[in-house]
Amino acid sequence: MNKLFRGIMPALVTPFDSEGRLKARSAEAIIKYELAAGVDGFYVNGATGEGLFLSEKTRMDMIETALAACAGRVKLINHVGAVDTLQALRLAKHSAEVGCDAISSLVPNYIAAYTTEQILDYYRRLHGESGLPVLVYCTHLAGSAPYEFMKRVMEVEGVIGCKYTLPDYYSMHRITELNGGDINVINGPDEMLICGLVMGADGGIGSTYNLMPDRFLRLFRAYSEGRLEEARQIQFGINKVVSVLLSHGVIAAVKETLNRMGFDAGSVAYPGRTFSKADSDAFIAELRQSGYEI
Ligand code: MN9
Repeated sequence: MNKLFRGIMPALVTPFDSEGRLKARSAEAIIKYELAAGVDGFYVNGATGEGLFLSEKTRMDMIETALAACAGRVKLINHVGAVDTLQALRLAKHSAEVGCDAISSLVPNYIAAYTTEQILDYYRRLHGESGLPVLVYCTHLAGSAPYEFMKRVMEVEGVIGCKYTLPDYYSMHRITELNGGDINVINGPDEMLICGLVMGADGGIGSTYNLMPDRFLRLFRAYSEGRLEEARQIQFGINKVVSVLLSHGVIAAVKETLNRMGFDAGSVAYPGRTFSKADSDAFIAELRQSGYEI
């Protein structure tokens, strides 16, 4: 049974200081805020969590902090993908030692284009090091044929499915039918969550969920209970906010919004955007106009 994850799972931001050290208290406060809203789980150290830009220690501190803050209430998926693939293997092992429910990784084609066999071997080893279920992070790094890629990677022991962040929902639906339908497919693009649900995704993982857990939870519930028109309207409301966030650089904008909510989320990794006071005020004014209450 591969469908381990379902519902609304924020891709957590990682708050760190100017030296790249985790601000654990801030991470804890953000996690508690999401838990109070009723989210179903978290995706840690992913693209939104800036995992690729952080030290191994900060990544380990972040997942340990998240596990402690959740205390078993919801499931945690740790993204272990790293440019240093040996680090990814170590992070996989660490994930199991500290008690994660699953690991995930981008396809390691960051610069080199590996062969499918090499990539399958990478996922095989991630599972081998950890014994944990593996959710492939399927993006453009998986190549131009995501269905064919997922078909192959589902042959690897321990791979349960994917977090799918591509705009091709035809391929997503075909992927949901792999392995006789026993595959866990989670939607990536927040602005198209409803498309993913309609095409068979079991839930969503997203960066803007950090700011609007309640709206995404309502969307998921409306869709699950057959109220499609209501779900559509919630999505369209969400998208007004998402378009403002995207226009400011989504991760930087999510962090700045959390800062303004009092969470001390800090800035994105260098050389990413930092907000001056005037920038921040202008951004927040736009966000309010899009219907986001802050
Ligand atoms: O798939 C996120 N993707 C990245 C997860 O962070 C690259 C999404 O949540 C997007 O940030 C979001 C905005 O486009 O949909």
